[in-house]
Amino acid sequence: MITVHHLNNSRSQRVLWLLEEIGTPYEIKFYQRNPATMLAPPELRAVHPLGKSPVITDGGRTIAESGAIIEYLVDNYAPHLKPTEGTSERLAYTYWLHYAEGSAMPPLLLKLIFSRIYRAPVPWLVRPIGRAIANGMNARFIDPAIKLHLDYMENTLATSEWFTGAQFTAADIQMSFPLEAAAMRGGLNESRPKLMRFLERIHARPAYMASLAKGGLYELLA
Ligand SMILES: N[C@@H](CCC(=O)N[C@@H](CS)C(=O)NCC(=O)O)C(=O)O
Repeated sequence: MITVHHLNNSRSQRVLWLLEEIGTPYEIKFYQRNPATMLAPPELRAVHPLGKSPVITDGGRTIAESGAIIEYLVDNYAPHLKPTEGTSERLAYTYWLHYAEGSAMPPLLLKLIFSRIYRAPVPWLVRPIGRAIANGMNARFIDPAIKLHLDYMENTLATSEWFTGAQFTAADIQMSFPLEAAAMRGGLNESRPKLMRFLERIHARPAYMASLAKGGLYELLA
């Protein structure tokens, strides 16, 4: 039996969605973030040394890292959710599976971290310095990087309905997290209609809705 070690409000929502698309039985073990630090509880380190979510266990195997989990689940339970070997769509599938966490997420994570400087409990004398650093980082590095990525993704969806082509694949599931994070905090809006329609299409999928019902509140923190 597959067990999803599910941290509330996190990337493991993607794994629940994939499992709902597949329709294979699985169970969820719930973990709650520390409300002050937003970090995962130490119990997750008993499952995997990094203590991050998602992690799944299946039989004797423990698999961490969203992209690796998605590859494992698709290879073993849902080959129909990846394009045929040897095609350009298959190459695109591998690319977007890696791109989501390797390239799209880092600037969005930086955006989140620097936004927290505004709320950090620091002495008022130091506060303007922290804010000036955050403003400079946002203006010079983070916002331009996010714009570059959003333009790139918008252009990709100008020529195909899904990231790998005409077929919905697990790479679209992997790509959902950076796009939802961008919609939440990275400036994704109606100025990029292809990406907004993508989000509407995935949110309307019955499996996506079923995964939300099972995983609980999902507001995309870190
Ligand atoms: N690249 C990893 C990122 C894993 C990750 O950072 N997960 C976050 C949840 S979205 C987490 O566990 N945060 C809590 C913590 O770091 O303690 C993946 O895609 O699996």
